[in-house]
Amino acid sequence: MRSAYLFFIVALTLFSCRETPPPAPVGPLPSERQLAWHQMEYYAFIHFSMNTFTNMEWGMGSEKPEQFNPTALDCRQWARICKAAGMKGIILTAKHHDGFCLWPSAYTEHSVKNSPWENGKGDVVKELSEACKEYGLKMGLYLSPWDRNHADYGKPEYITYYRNQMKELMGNYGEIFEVWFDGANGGTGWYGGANEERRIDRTTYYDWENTWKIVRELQPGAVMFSDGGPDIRWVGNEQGWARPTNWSLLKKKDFAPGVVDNLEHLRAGQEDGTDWIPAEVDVSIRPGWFYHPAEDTLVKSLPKLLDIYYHSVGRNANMLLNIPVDQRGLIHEADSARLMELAEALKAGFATDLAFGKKVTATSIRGKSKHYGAANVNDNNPATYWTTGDSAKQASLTIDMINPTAFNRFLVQEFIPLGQRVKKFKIEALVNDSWQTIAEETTVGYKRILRFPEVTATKIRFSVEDAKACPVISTIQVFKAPELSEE
Ligand code: FUL
Repeated sequence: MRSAYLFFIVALTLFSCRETPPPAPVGPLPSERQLAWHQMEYYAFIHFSMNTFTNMEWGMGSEKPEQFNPTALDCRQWARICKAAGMKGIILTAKHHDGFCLWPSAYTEHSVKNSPWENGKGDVVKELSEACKEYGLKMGLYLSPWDRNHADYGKPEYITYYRNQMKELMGNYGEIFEVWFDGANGGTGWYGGANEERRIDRTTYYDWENTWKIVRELQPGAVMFSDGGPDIRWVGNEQGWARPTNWSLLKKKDFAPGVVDNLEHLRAGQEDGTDWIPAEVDVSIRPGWFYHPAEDTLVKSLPKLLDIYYHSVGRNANMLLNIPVDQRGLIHEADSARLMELAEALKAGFATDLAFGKKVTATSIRGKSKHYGAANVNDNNPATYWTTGDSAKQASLTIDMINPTAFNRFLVQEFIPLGQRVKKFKIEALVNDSWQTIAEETTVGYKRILRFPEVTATKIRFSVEDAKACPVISTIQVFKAPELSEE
C-alpha cells in the first residue's frame, strides 16, 4: 500500500514537471555557432606580418617579400604561451592592409613563398593551425579587405582575388572558429605601383553577402566579425571596454557592412535589436597592434589588464587580447611574463565559488517545479536554470551563506538560448542583520561579473527588478579575489 502511494507521488511529480513547459524564448536568439563563441570568452589576437619588420602599423603595400625574415619563428611557442595564459584560441593576421600573405597563396607573389624565411617553403598559417591543434586551441583568421599592395584594389577583379584567398584560408587549414573583417578600407596605397589614393563605396564594393556565403559553406561553425556583424560586432573602441549595459542585440538595418554611424550602439548594443550580434572587445597588450622594439617597456600593467577583463568578459563581451609577435617570430618575454601574471590573478580571483552548493531560495519558481528551482543556479551546471512564471518581471534569489562570508566578486549568467532578458538587477548583502545594497546594474547576458569592495555577509540577494520577460538565470557565483595593491 505504502509503495503504491510512493509510486503515485513520484508519478505525480514527474507528470507535473513535464506539465510545466519552459518559458517561451524571447528573440532574437543566438545561433549554435554564436553559443559556442560566447564560451570562448578570452583568446589571443596575433598581429605579425611585414609591419613587424618595417616597424610600421599600416604598411604601404610597396614592401618586398624579402623583408619578411623571422629568425626563430615558432608558432608552438605562441600556442604554448596562449594556452598557459588561459586563452581558448588565436586569431592571426593572415593578411593585413599591406597585402603581404603569411601563407603561400596561389593568387599573388606577395607572400611568404618569396621570402627568405624557410627558403620560401614556409607557411605561417599552417604552422599555427598545427600548433593550435597540438595545444587544444581554436584558430581564427584575419583577412584584410583593404589591400594596399594589389593592383586591382578598387576594381571588381580584386573582389574575385579576395574571395579566392578566402577559399584558400577556409578550405586548407582545418577548423576555423572566427573570421575577422577589419573596418579600415580604402585610401592611399602602392596598388601595384600606381601609388595613389583609392576610395571605395563601403556599402557596395565588397558585396559582402557573397563573401560571407563562402565562409558559411566552408566553415559552417565559424563566426564572422565586422563593425556590425553578421555574427559578432566590434565594440566601438580599441581601448578594451564594453558599456556596463550591453545587449547582445543590434538592429541589423542600422549596420550596413563597413558603415559605422553610431559607436554607442556598438558599445552597448540595442535593447530592441532585431538580431543576436554580441560584442567582441579587441585591444592590444601594447600601444601598437604590431611589434615595435620601443614598446618593450610599454606592455600594459596587470591592473590595466584586469580592468580590461572585467570590462569585457565581465560585461557580456569576449576579450580578444592582441600580442604583437616580434622580429624573431616569438612572443616577447615582457608580454609572456605579463600574460602569466594575468592568468595567475584570474585563477586566484575565481579559485573558490563561495556560493556553490549553498541553500538558495527564490521568491517564485515556475510551476513550483524542481526543474526550474533556485538550486539550479549554483549546481555548477550551465544547462540548468532557475525561472519563474511567465508574468514575473521581478523576482529574487537569496543565497544563505550560513556563516559570515567575505566576498568581493559576483558572477551571474542568463540562460541565453532563451534570449537576453534582464534589464535591471540589484545585489544586496545581509551584513549584521541589515540588508545593504552592493550594486544596482542593468543587463546580464551571457556573463556579468561585478567587482566591489569586500563585504562580509550571511546572506546574498540577487533581485531582477525589470526584464523583457520572466528571468532565466543559469549561474550565480560568489568569490573573494585577492586585491592587488595598485587596484
Ligand atoms: C584596425 C586596423 O586598422 C589595425 O591595424 C588593427 O588590425 C586593428 C585590430 O584593427 O582597424
